[in-house]
Amino acid sequence: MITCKSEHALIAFGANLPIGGEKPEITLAKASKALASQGLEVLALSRFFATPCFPAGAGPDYVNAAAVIGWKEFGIAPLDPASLMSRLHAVESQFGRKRVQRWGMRTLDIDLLAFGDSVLPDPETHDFWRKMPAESQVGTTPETLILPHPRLQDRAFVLVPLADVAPDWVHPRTGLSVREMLAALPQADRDAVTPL
Ligand code: PH2
Ligand code: MG
Ligand code: MG
Repeated sequence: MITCKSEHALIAFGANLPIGGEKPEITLAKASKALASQGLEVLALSRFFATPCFPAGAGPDYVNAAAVIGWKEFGIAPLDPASLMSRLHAVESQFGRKRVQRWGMRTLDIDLLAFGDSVLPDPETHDFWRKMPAESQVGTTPETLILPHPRLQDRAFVLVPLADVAPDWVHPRTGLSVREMLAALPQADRDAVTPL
């Protein structure tokens, strides 16, 4: 466990397809090491969890994990969220991230959950996306980067791993800690996320 500071970011890993015969948990372990090739440092890595695919029936179960990451100075400019995203995408593509067969299946997904306590693009837009009802979320994708991740508080497959590494991180819009967001989810959602 580590305190997530302003120069840290929270990320989530997910995979539900093997790559080159290797299981998702192997991919996640390798991907967490590969972040170093992008100048990113893993400060804390969660356990790996088996999680039911969301939405149910859309594909095989996932392996999920979370990490707190930091970075060295990049020249004179500090790393900004957009360039962090492109570094994460570079690692995804090292692990063959492609849309294979059906929507939703992936060899590696790395999501940026939070960048310190930044709220992007602005508090009102964040509230709009975070409060969007489940029915409207399907088929609607924001055009700008929304941080913290607008669905962070809804997903046990994100919050259970995150509670391993940053239980006391507080959401800058809701004031709730990871621990509190997790406690607010249905017990059945939490129980379905099991350590590998
Ligand atoms: N990621 C998705 C869609 N569904 N389900 C689980 N259990 N874990 C994920 O990481 C996940 C998902 C889109 O990125
Ligand atoms: Mg994802
Ligand atoms: Mg993603």
